[in-house]
Amino acid sequence: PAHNRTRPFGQLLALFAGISGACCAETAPAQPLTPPKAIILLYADDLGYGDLSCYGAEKIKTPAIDKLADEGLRFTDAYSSSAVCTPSRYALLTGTYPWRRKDVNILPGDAALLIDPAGPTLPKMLQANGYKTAVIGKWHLGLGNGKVDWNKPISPGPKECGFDESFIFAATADRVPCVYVQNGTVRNLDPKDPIQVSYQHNFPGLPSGKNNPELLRVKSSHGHNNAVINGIGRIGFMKGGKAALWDDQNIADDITEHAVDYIKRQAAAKQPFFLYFATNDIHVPRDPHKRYLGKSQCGIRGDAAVQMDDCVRRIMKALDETGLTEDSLVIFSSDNGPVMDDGYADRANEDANGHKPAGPLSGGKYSILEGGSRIPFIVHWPKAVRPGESTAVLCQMDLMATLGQLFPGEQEHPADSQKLLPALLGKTSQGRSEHILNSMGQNLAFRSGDWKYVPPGAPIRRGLNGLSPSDKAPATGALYNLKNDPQERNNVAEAHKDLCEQFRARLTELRQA
Ligand code: NG6
Ligand code: CA
Repeated sequence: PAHNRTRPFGQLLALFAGISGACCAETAPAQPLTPPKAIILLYADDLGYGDLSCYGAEKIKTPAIDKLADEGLRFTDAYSSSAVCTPSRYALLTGTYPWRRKDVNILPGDAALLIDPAGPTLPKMLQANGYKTAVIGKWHLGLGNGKVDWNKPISPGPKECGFDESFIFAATADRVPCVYVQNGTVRNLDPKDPIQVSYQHNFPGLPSGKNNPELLRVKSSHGHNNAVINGIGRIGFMKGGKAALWDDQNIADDITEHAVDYIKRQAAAKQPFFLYFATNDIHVPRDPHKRYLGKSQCGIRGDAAVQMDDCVRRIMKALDETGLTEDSLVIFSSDNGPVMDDGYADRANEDANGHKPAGPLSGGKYSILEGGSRIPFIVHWPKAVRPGESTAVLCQMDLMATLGQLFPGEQEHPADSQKLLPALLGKTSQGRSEHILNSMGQNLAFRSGDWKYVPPGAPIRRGLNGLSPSDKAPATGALYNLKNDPQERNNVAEAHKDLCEQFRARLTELRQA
C-alpha cells in the first residue's frame, strides 16, 4: 500500500497473539509471529537527530536511510543509552544502564574489555536462538585484559561477548592503534614490524602532532596531537604495524565490503544472522572518500553523512540481491547526538550553512539535553512492520529484552532492558513510561511522560562543540515540559516543586534498584 506518514499507526491488535501481515486488511487473521531471517543493526557514530533528510535535514540528503524510513517506522522519541559512545554501546549490548558502573566511560584504545564475558548480551541471546552473529566496524568496548599484545591473538573480545565473527577497530578512528582486528587478530600484520601502543609516552624517534604540526593534513583544534598517522594526529602513540594501518578514506568501503560479504555468505548458507554494523561516520577525524567530497551542502561533516548513507544503500542492496529484504528486521540508529568541532579543525562549524545537526532539539554529544541522546531510530521489516511514525519512548538498551520477545519462552535479559516489541513493531505508541537519560559518567536526568527533570547541579550543555561550556542546573533542579518546550529553554521547576521532589525521589529509587 502507498505509505502514509500521517496515518495513526498500528491498530492495537489483540496483544500479542501475533502480528498481522503488513499487506492485509485488519480483518485478516493474525499470522503467528515468526522471527526474521536477519536482524541488522545499522549504527552510526555521532549522528544527530537532525542529520538525516528523513528527520528534516535540508543540507544533507540521505536517500537510502530515507527509504528505510518511508517503508518502515520512524521513531521521534527514541534514545541512545548515553550521550557518548562507550557507555551507549555497553548498554546496547548488555541491556544495562551504563552509569550503574563507574568505569563505563569513553575508553582509550588499549583498555581492557568492559563487558563481562560470563554475562548475558544481546548477541548471545540471538545465538541461543539460532542466529549467527557478527560485529563489523567500531567496537570501543575494550579488548583483552588491559595489557594487549597486538601481535598475538587478542582475547577476550567480541567472540566472548557473543559475536561469531568480528571485523573491528578497537576504539575510535582518532585513537590508536589504527588497524583492524579481524576475529581477534590484527589484519595484515607483518611480524617483522610489530605493533606497540602507549597512551603515556611516544616511542623514541617518532614524530608527534604536537612537535611536528607540519606533518598534519587535518589540524587539531583540541588534543589529537600524539601519533601522526596518515597525516592525522591521534590520541595515543603507536609504533610499527605499517602494513596493517587502515586508510581513513577507505574505512567506510572496508567495513561495507565486509558486511556485504557477510550477508552473502549467510544467505548462501540459509543461515539466520545478526549483523551489528557500526560505522565510523560521522565521528572525527572526518575524512570521507573523495567521491563524497562536496556531496552535502554543509561541508565535510555532511559529506561523511552522505558516505554513511551510501554504506546503508550498499547493505540494503545486498539484502535485496539475496532476497532477504522482506523478512529482515533492519534497525538504523546512532550511538549519541551530534557534535561539530570535536577536536579537529575540519571546518564543521564554518561550513555548516545553517544546518541544524540536532534538528529542533538543544544540546548534542556530551549533553543531558535531548540533543545528547535523542537520536534517529528507524525500524524496517516489510513483512511485519507497517510504514509510519511512532512517538513511543524507547531506548537502545531495550533492544535486548525487546528482540527476545521474537522468540518463544522467556529470554534472559537484565531488568533495565524493557520488553517493548509491540512498540518496536508499531502496534502501540506505548513505550517506556520512565527513562533515565545519561550524558556521561554519573550525570543523569529523568523523563516521565512529557516531563524531564534534571537534578540540582547537573551540567547542562547547550553548545555543539567538544569544548562547549556547561551551565549547572539550579538548586531547584531543572524541569522541562518536552511537549510545549522541546528545546528545554523554559525551566518550570519553581512552579512545580512537588513534581521535582517526586522525580528526584524516583530517580534515587531507580538508581539504587
Ligand atoms: C573525546 C575526544 C573526541 C572523541 C570523543 C569520543 C578530544 C579533544 N576529544 O575525548 O574527539 O574522540 O572523546 O567520542 O580528544 S565517542 O563518540 O567515541 O564517545
Ligand atoms: Ca559516538
